[in-house]
Amino acid sequence: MSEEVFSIEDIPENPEKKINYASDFNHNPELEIKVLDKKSKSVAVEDFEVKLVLGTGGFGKVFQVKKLTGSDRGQIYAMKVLKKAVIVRNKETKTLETEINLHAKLERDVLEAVRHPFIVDLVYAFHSGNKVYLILEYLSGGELFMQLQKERMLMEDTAIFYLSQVLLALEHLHENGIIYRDLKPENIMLDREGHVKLTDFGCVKESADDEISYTFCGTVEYMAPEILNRSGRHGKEVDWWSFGILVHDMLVGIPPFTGTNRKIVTERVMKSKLHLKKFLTPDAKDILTRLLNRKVENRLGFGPRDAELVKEHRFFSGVDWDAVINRKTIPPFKPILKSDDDVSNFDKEFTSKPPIDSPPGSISDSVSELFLGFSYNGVD
Ligand code: ISQ
Repeated sequence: MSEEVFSIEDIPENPEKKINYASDFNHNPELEIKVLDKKSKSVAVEDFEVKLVLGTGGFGKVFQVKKLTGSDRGQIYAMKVLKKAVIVRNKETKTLETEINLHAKLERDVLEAVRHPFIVDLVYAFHSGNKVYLILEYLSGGELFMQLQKERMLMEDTAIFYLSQVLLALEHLHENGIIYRDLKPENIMLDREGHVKLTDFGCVKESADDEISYTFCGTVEYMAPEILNRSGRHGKEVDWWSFGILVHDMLVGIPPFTGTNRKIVTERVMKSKLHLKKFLTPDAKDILTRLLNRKVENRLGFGPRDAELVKEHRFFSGVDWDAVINRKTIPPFKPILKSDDDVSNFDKEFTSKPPIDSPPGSISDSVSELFLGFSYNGVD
């Protein structure tokens, strides 16, 4: 990871910079983009009315939008806008370089390849100038942790409802050769019925691929020790570590390893003894101890049986997995919504801002080339 080396700046109109190819975008032929028939179906940013800002981050912005054309006219979606490239300053050489935003392409590729009841649906993808647009289903329940903050700690049954859905989403990703790598509360959202949807696929890793650089991925509190010590190879087990952190966060109200800065948290994740609260049930203590095992080979979920091993743990013994996958389990919390475009489950800090998407800007030919065939049309 290179966050100490680079600082990100906004991309200027005419960058005469060196391109820093972190990897070839088409590294995995199985996830290569299928260019659909675009003659009659092309969709562009003009087909959407931008209504509100739902969130911003290092990745870009997410807006609430309304479709203005086609058979889904009037439908509310979330529009995620990402930059294809950013200018980074190399703090060692002091030079400016264009860094391709691999996360944008990766996210689009994974979302097109993966369909699952507990993973956000990608409906359209298109690009213009330096921007990439992902049109996603609108998840009006907001972030799971916005709901959890109100409660602080969850009853074990409530936690099991959400964890069982996250577990099936991770299982599906792993079966498709994808390691999620960024499991954290902010990436777990709720749909209008209160079921889980994983979002944010810019940090995934394909199991066989060791070459991509993973700048700016993950939150240290949730990151597996083998990622933090940068020992090189890491596999699907990193997601089972993060899953263990999530179990703890839900049942106790905080992750098990915390601190006032990144360095302290990192040290604790790598070395501190796991102290478990007395009020946790024996099953919860046991699954936490097994998931939060720093020795990868001894961690619950290690090996080819992967999610099966976690599903079989006593902590999940009351779960009917068929009912879970068929969305038959009853959500403990149903979002209160006045309309399809209700934003009351999103932070006012964002929704009160003017919904302005800056112009797409221009981009060098070499960056454009890497985004050829980006557009995707899943509905019209
Ligand atoms: C869907 N709906 C609302 C917000 C979102 C943020 C990120 C990804 C998908 C989303």
